[in-house]
Amino acid sequence: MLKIEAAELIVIRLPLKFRFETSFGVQTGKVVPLLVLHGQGLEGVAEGTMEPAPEYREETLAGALELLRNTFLPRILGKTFANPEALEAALGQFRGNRMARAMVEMAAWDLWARQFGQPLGRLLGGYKEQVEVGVSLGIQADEAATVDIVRRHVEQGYRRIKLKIKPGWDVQPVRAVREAFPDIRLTVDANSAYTLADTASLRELDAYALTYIEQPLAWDDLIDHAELQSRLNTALCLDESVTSAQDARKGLALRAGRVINLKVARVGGHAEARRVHDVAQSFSVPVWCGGMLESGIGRAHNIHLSSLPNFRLPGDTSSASRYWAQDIIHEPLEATDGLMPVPTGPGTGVTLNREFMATVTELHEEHRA
Ligand code: OSB
Ligand code: MG
Repeated sequence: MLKIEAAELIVIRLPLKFRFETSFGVQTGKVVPLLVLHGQGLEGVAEGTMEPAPEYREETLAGALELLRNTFLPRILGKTFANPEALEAALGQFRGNRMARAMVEMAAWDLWARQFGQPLGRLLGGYKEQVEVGVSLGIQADEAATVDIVRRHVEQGYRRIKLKIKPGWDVQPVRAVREAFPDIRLTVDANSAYTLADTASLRELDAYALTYIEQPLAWDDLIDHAELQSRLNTALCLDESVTSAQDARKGLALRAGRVINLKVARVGGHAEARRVHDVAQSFSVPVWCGGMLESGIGRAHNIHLSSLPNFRLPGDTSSASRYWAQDIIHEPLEATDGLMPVPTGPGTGVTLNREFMATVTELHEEHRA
């Protein structure tokens, strides 16, 4: 049984070790919302991936905190659920806001797995002991800087390089990197910066043996992606557009893409992520685990999810030390040779470093029934 006795809602701020530029903006730090659920002497922890501004999808940090405090937490505090799916169902009447719902659901899975003394990935149906990882590299100043940063990460053993692109900065970096590294697994991510009117420049990318082009078109679109996919040889990978297993089914039935970037928080939690994983598998479509520059808490959740069988391409779950001078968990999450070990302890297998967190906390609330 999953007994939810109390909750902590926490917001911390961490400086990023690198400047991360995408088609929608530049990030130099991260505001990290955390939810801790307490029950039967144990705690389950989850990280939210919503940002202060709705630049990736529509959810916001302020909206999520408000919903958690006043709508979602009151539905679960003081209650007992048969399992995490029953808790998920208790929030099932609410629409959208999947990142906010995911915080509750993911913390419940961690708590549940800790009660069984089992690693989270195992309870989700995963079996891999380590997962293949790549890196997502932000837009650089010029071609030389791009080739340079790619070289550093190839040398570290990362198994896929993803370049952020935007209109006017797409073919140039891809051509430069492909010339310097003819054999690496290379992809690009546009974060919805293009329209069908850009088909000609996107078709130029067909010449560079990309494994996929991630989310070129609108964040809420499937139809235009299907049209674009029919005009390209390179596979499209859906990210922003897939927020549920139903979206995945519709997108794959429409042939809007041939790969899915699966982010557990974007789809509302681990149970829904597993449904997306299974839908993709039924279409013989591989998924890979995306990232949102998570701290060690979200990163550990992502790594566990990646241990499921249809995660068949390297994920964005690279070493925590790439991102943070000091992480908020005690355990290191480090890849060697492009392989990230799946933590073996109970739940996510990672624990909050409360002492360090106290130095970066902006908000800390306790909630009870
Ligand atoms: O589109 O995958 C994305 C980061 C923030 C928002 C959206 C995306 C990303 C990344 C970073 O690509 C992946 C990571 O290193 O966590
Ligand atoms: Mg993406």
